[in-house]
Amino acid sequence: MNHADVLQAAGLSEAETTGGTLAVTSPIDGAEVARVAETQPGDMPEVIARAQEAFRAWCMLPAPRRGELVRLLGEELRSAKAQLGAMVTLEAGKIVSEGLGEVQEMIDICDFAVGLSRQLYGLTIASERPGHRMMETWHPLGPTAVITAFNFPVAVWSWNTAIALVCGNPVIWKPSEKTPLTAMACMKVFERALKRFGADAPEGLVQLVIGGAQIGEALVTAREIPLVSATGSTRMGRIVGPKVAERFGRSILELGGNNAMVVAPSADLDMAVRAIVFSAVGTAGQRCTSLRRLIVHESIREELVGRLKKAYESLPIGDPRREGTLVGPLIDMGARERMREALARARADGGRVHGGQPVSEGVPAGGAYVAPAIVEMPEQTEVVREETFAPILYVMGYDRLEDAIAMQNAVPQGLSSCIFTLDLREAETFISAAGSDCGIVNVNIGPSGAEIGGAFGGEKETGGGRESGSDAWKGYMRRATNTINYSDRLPLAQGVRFDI
Ligand code: UN1
Repeated sequence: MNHADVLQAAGLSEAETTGGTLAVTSPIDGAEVARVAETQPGDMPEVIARAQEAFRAWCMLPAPRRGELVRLLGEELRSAKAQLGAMVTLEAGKIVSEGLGEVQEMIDICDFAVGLSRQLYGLTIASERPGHRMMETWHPLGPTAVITAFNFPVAVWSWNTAIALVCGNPVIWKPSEKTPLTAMACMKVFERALKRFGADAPEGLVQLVIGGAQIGEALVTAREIPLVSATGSTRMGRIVGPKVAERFGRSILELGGNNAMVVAPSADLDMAVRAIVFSAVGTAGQRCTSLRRLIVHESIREELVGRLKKAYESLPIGDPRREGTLVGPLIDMGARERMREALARARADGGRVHGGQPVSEGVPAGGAYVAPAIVEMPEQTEVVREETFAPILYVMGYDRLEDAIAMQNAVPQGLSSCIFTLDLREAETFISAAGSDCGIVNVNIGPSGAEIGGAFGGEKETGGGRESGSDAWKGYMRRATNTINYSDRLPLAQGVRFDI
C-alpha cells in the first residue's frame, strides 16, 4: 500500500489531509504525506469550555454506563486494528508487528477499563467514635489533558483516555506534532463508538487539538483542567510539571528512561540475548522503556558481547512495512544526528563502538535508517547517563552485585530495569528496597514491552507518574473521606471536649 492508501483506509479524507499548515512526513522515506490544519491558540478557550460542559453531563452518568462507551471503543478498535496499525507504521515508522501490537495495547486497556468501571472502589475505615462509620468515595475529577509523544502515538492516549472516561472525565488530546494523522484516525474509531453509544455522551467528550507549544501551554496553564497527563522528554516535563503545580493542578508525568539490564553469571544467556536484542533494537530504540545500558558480570562479558555482536550483524534493517524487517527508521534525520553525536562522545570517553553507522543500502531513500550500536564503555560516563532516543546499547562490566545495582541506580532517570539471573538471592535483592530504584523492575525479562495490567511509570527524572493498570485510576479521580454518624451523640475525635 502506498501512503495515500493507508490514509484512506483509516478513513481520513482528502479535505482533512490537505491544505493545512502542519506538514506531516513519513519516517519510512521522508515523504510528505499530508498537511493538516492546526488548532489556533485563540480556539483553546472554546475547547476548554466545551470540555467543562461535557464534564457536567458525563460525571453524572453511572460509571458502568461510562464503561459501556469504552467497551464499544474496544470493539471498534478490534475491527480497525489493521488500518490503525498501518497508520502507526506510516507515521511513526514501526514495523508491522509493533504497529499492530500498539493497537492491541489499546484494546487491552479498554478491556481493563470496562471492568474497572464496575469497581472504582473506596475503603471503609474503622472509626474511633461509637456509632460512626468512615469510608472513602471516589469522584470524577474534571477535564483531563493528555499530551502524547510520537513513539507511542496511540497506546498512551488510550491508557489515559479509557481510564479517564470510566472515571468520569472528558479528555483533550494533544498528540505529538509528528503524528497528528494517527491521532485523527484514532478519533474516527472513537467517533464510531460514540455513535453506537447514543445520546448519553455529551458533545466534546474527547477533543483533539493539533499544534505546538502554544497549544500545550494553553492546556498546562488552564485552571479548568485539573489533570494534565504528559508523556515525553524530561525537558518537556520540567516545563509542564511546575506550571501545573503553580496553579495547584495535578500532573501525571511519564518522561525519559535510561533502562538497564544486569546480567549475572548464572543467567540463561540464550534468553538474555533475545531479551537484549528486542529491548535495545525494537522500535529502533525509541521506546521510553528501551534497553540502553547493559551491566554484565565480568566473567561472562566477553562471551555475551560476542554473541550480541553476531546477532546485531544479521539484523534486518529497512522498510518497516516489509515482512521480516526488525529495525525500521528513526523518526527523522534529527534523531540520526543526535545518535551520531552520542556515539562521538562515547568514543571520546574511550568507548569501543560496534555498528551505529547510517544505512542507505537496501532501505527506502529519504528515511533515517541506522545500524543499531553496541558500545563497550570503560565506565558509565556522562553520555551514558543521558537518554538518547536511538538504538545505542552501552555495555559496562561489574564484579559484585552491589556495584551493578549502584551503577543501575546512578542515572537521573528511573523508569525500567531488569536482572537476568537464576540465583534467587540476586533476583530478590534486585527487586528489594536495596535494589533497583525504578518504577518497573523485572526478573528474566527485558525492560520494555510492559503489559497494561501493571501501573506504568517511574521515579526521579522520569517524573513519578503512574498510568495504565493497577490503581493508577486513582490519579484521575478525587477522593472524598466521609465520616457518617448514625448515633444520637456528637463525640469529638482525639478526645477533645467542647461542651456548650
Ligand atoms: C513509551 O515508550 O512511552 O512497556 C511507552 C512498553 C510499552 C509502552 C512504552 N508497553 O514498552
